[in-house]
Amino acid sequence: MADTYPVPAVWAEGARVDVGGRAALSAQAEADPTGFWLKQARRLDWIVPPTVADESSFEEADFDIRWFADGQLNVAANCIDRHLSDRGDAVALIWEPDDPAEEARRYTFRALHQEVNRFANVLKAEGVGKGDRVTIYLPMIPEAAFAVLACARIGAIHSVVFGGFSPDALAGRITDCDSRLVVTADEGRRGGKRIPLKANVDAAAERVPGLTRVIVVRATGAEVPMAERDRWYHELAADVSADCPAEPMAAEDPLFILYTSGSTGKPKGVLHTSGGYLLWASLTHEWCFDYRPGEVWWCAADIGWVTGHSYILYGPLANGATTLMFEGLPTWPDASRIWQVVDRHQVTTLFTAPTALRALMKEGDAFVTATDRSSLKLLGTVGEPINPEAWRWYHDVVGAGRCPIIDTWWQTETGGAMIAPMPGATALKPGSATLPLPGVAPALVDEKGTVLEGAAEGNLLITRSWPGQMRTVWGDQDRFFQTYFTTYRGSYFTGDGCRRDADGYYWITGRVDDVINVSGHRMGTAEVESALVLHPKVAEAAVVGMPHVVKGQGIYAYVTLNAGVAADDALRSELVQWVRREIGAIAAPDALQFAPGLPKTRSGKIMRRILRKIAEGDVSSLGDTSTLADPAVVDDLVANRVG
Ligand code: 6R9
Repeated sequence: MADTYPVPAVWAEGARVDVGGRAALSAQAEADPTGFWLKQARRLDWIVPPTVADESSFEEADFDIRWFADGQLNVAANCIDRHLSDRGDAVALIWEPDDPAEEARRYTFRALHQEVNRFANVLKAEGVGKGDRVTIYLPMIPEAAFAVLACARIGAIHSVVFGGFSPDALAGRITDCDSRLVVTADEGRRGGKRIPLKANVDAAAERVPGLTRVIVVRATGAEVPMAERDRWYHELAADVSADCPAEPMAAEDPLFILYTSGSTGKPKGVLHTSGGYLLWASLTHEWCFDYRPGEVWWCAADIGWVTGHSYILYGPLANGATTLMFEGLPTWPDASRIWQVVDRHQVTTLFTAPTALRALMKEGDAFVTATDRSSLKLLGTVGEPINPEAWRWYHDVVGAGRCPIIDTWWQTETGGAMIAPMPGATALKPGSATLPLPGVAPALVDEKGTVLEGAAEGNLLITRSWPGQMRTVWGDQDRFFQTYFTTYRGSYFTGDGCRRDADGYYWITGRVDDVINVSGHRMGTAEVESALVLHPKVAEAAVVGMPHVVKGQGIYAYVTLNAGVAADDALRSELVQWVRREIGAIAAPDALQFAPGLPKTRSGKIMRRILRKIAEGDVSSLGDTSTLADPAVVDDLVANRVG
């Protein structure tokens, strides 16, 4: 096939896993799952090695997700301590600041060990122990890594909240997991702008009476008011030792909570546990990226998303990698920034999102070709379907045709990559995440749940558990079961649509539920709608996704105002600002249409299918509107479409 990129010779010869190797791993995982997984688990350092592997069931009667249950380990010790003897002086973390004129910082595994231990002792001195929840609301600074790993070291459960979320969104997340302590910074920086993190925590704290301690890292040196509950991190750290034993944890003890948007209701606290999650992060990092000692690994995600958890911190550090953390923006001071960082630190593998590539692509090739990039050997992508144009640009221009593109499909819920190429084993097709990794069991089904064989398109399920699977929704096991395991009984439903071609390659087509993927970040339509209707002038709102050249999907909001309220541009901007304040910039609508009425069925259900079509500008095929309570509203919506 013309559009297939074979495995380059250097990879075919030198990779850990070649074509035959990938097939063999998949076959072993099928033939003897227990033996396969117990063998893979040995890549971790266990205090008590597990003797059992998968004990999960997706059936209602005995529903449970459980792996390696009798094993004991400490995740932070796996990421740091076990590397001290053979690579203690190797660099574990490179921090590249927002401002290119500032010096990068480097931490060896030994230095990281000290920093994490100190942070852990600060938390302990504040009374934090095993199982307690710690909310981390930090910018992309080294202390974010220290704080996360410090929690893992003492067995506290971290909940990292993306620094772009509003005080309200932060308050909801602190309350949901009942954390008494928040770690934040005076301010964050991105693209030369300041983000008032401490002020946001102060505003959130007013709504969370149970929040009794805020630890503030001094990042920019800005003046911030310090209340009774606030403590400076550097002051607390001055009083503690850099020695902190790692807490032995059962494999199924919780490691972290990460809130993610679903199709209904408030964000869900996705819970991951210790053994299975770390194995999956570490194993997939090796399978997909074949990291070798001395290389520099760069995952350009934010620590506030699962990609940052699994591929800035846990996976690479468990594998003893040098991981780069970037505080800044790809387009600031200009569109060369990423490639300059690649050259400056001799990055071998870059892992980023299609949205960043599209934003850079439109600035022209010169920003790329002005840089060297000869250190690069592999390029990765994650977060949303990558359009073939962006794929080819990444491959041909950024990688100068030398670097395989590793398109990894996965989710917050899956812990790590699920469908992805291995550089030495998988021929690539632009736009396809290729094949399921060994042990991953996908299936495509139609609306009725009939399993489709061969080349087909349908909804994507995973029919068996894997080690990195989320274990529950924090505090709501019933919601976990209802959300993922009842649409198609006995399987995990991903929420994604997918096509499988005649070669067995998987092509993710996007969400089939009411989740919008904005710049690779998940936004629930219900969340944006709830924010809009909180505005005193709004009677009703419906939100759908629309195609967006850079973001992949943008947010299109239909708003019905209260009687007598005048619809004008000032109110339109006010509502966009309102959502930004309520949730955060990622939720701000890209288009907002005032709608005197919304298309509803006679039973009052909003027909999103029609709203999606209008938002897409595809008004010629609105389908059957005869079941609407008032078909005339559609004409008005079409006539007053924005954008
Ligand atoms: C890791 C992450 C998950 C959703 C997922 C899907 C989309 C992620 C993708 C992809 C096509 C890829 N998605 N990777 N779609 N190709 N390589 O992004 O987690 O934030 O939970 O989003 O992102 O729709 O369901 P999360």
